[in-house]
Amino acid sequence: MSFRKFSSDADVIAFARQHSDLFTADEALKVEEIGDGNINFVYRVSGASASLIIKQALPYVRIIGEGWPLSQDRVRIEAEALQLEAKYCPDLVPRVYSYDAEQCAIVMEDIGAFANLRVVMVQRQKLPLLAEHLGRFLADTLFYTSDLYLDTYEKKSLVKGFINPDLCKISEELFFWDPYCDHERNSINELIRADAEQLWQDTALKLEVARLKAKFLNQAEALLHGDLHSGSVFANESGTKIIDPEFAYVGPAGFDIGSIIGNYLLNVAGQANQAGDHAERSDYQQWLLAGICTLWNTFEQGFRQHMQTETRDPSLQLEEYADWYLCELLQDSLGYAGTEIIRRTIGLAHVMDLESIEDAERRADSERLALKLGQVLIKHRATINSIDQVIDMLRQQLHCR
Ligand code: SR1
Ligand code: MG
Repeated sequence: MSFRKFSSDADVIAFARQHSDLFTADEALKVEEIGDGNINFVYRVSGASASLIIKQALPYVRIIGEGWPLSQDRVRIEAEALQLEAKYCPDLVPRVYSYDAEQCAIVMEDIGAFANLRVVMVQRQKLPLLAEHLGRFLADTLFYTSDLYLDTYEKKSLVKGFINPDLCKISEELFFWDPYCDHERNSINELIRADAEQLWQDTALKLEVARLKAKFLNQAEALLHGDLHSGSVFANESGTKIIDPEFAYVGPAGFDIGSIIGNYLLNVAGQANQAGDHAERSDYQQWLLAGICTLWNTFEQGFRQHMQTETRDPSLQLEEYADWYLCELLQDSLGYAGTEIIRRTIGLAHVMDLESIEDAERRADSERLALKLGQVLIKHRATINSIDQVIDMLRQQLHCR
């Protein structure tokens, strides 16, 4: 049978039964469409004894429609990326039960016990293990898919298997071009239009963004998740699941680290004007900054440990090389964090951390703060060589308002 969008609950249920052995033959099943993302359709199929998730990719972007075609190879890429990530951190990703190339669908573990991180952060919940889990995910996935660990043939074959031009093109445009010009896809709060216009004139900023883009285009360093924002993370008090790696490709490691740090900071900016008690919001901002510090420190420790004990190429085993590499990676990560913050503030795809601030003036204040943080990270990243310096710089930006 050739590709067909699931057109009824019965369709989805039949597919779930065919592609898993979780349900008994006489078990009544129900379907909910739970996808709130920009691109795909996601269904939960549940019975009395079990449940699972089916994700189907159509040949176009869901929020735009057929006017924005998109390769369905992204589902293969997502399934293979999840399977590879599971090799190194099985507790941090949903299990893939089955992948059907013809129906462009993945059947996977239901992670309904976990909440979407963006909602968690908007509600100011503090999850004790989150930052460590994210740091470990990044250390393991980025090290074990890089030339530090893989041999030449394994690495080249990884690059080849994850050639993902359609999805890369989205990021190339949405991160590194649209927000830096008056692009028709941008969505800008009228109250900060003048701030956006000023940013479009900032040649020093645009030069740094061009340098970050060039690395995104050329630096085949490690297999990236490729879209590691808060919406791609589900978490609770005891666990974390990282989903949705359809943008995976072999690119600069700092892009993943920076994307998630950028999302912590988008929430920091949002908390300046979210509803609720001022002291509680400031306290949550400090919790987020401490989280960035823990995330980076966990990442750095894990990655350095891997470099010391598992780097295969003798020419990359020098301790001085590890120091240099990790410093450069921190700076790259800060730059990419800045581009994530700016594109989520004045680009196409916005985030609830800012959008849920109802009062337009207050939202504008948070958006200005976000733009400021983004610009400082991009422009000053080369002067930074420790995470403590980053946190000091961010605290200064919050205090001098
Ligand atoms: C048209 S896609 C917009 C955004 O949604 C995805 O989750 C990626 O972040 C992409 O940039
Ligand atoms: Mg997504």
